[in-house]
Amino acid sequence: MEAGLQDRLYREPSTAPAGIVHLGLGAFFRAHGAIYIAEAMKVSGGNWGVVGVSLQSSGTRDKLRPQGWAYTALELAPDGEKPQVVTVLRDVLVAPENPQAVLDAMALPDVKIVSLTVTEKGYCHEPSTGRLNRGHPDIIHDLASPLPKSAPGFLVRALAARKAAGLPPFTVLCCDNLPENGRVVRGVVLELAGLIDADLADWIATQGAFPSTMVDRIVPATTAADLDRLQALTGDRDEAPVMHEPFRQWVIEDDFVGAARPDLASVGAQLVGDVTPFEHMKLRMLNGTHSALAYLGYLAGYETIADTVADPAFSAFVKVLWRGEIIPALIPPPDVDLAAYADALHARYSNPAIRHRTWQIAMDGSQKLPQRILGTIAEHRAAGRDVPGLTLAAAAWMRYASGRDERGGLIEVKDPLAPRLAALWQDDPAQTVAGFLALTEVFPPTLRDDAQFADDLIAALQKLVQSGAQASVEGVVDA
Ligand code: CS2
Repeated sequence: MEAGLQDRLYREPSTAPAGIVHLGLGAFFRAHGAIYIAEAMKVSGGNWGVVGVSLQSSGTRDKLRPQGWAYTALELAPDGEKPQVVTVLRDVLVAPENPQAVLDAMALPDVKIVSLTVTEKGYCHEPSTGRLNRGHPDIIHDLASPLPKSAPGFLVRALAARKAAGLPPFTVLCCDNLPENGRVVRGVVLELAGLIDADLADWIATQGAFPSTMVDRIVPATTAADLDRLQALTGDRDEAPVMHEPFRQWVIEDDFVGAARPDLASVGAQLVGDVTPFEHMKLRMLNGTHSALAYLGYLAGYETIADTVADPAFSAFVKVLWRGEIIPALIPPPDVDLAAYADALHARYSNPAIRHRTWQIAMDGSQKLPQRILGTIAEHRAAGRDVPGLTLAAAAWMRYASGRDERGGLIEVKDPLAPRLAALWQDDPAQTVAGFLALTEVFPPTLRDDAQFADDLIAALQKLVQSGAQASVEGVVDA
């Protein structure tokens, strides 16, 4: 069976040398950036093969190696599934096995771009401020050792190697869901570099480029059932396919080191002067409601986003969030109608072919809430306005992070702060809220000191505990 995948690979061989090293070889990059890059090379050529780097485990490398680094991306449309073999990867490295090999790959003259999808927590920053968390164990390690563990550590040490070799820096292309993600990574990298070598920090600041990007495609985790279904569809056994919706968007700040870059505009990416309005729109309208639906939907007993929005109360709730709370605090990007964007999101969430688990999206709430939900709340609160829907979502995160669901069952909470969050849960909602609001890495000072917001959170949490998520959601819709 494996031969089938290999056959298709050999029919369209691509031998372009690697011009990109990608850190964080998860499903998202393989279903988004990798496909854009592969298509751009088909249209316009260029040496943009990708060396993928797994920063944690060897699982993806071990599955992809016997397939010659090729894999299937399966598009899940409401009316059918469409497989495509992606052959843009040239090699996969596993950082903990050999960090020097990763640094060597990043320091090759052909490499012009280092892109990243390492998730929010991978930047070792403080989510509420965007600054480097100098107490992070990986940062402490990376300051002491030339063989890094963290993504910022790899960027800094590889840039140092390039400077020493007289090479220009690579462009750092952050593709994670952080606000002004290029600026956040630049700040973290410059702070870390400055702690190692002030000249290096100057060189990066003047010669480097950290374009901000907005990335969008819904990519649910691949399941064992997906592998079997794909095999039935194509006849090939692929051990590492990725699943994705038809929609995709990539907005990139036009700020690279030199002129060399894949021709991403030829395949639909938008190269713009200012990504900020696109990022705010996407982080708050998509990711913000994703997280709200994830916590409340999970607590109400729903397994996926599609299941959650199939409930009329939740469907009405997410529209209240968009219309009543999120859109009024946004500046639309040029030529974008935010109401139409919301309608399109609703249709994407309702796609029954996408089984995107509420549990998957609920992960890492402490890293996600600031840019997804708390920014909108803070802006409304500064103008003295109440924000009942998003406040309920924030309270649902606290309830979820307690580790107990509405029926007393255990929740497997995945979050770098999980043990601390669970310990904040008290029988008295006022005490729970006070404990959470004291998390300086999550809540901005304006919200921490806002007595009305605290009272609203307490009321929302009380209602969640007494009446449950379903009734709480209905309460916001009916208000
Ligand atoms: C989701 C995102 O898991 C999550 O937190 O909100 O992965 C989301 O599906 C993507 O950002 C969509 O572009």
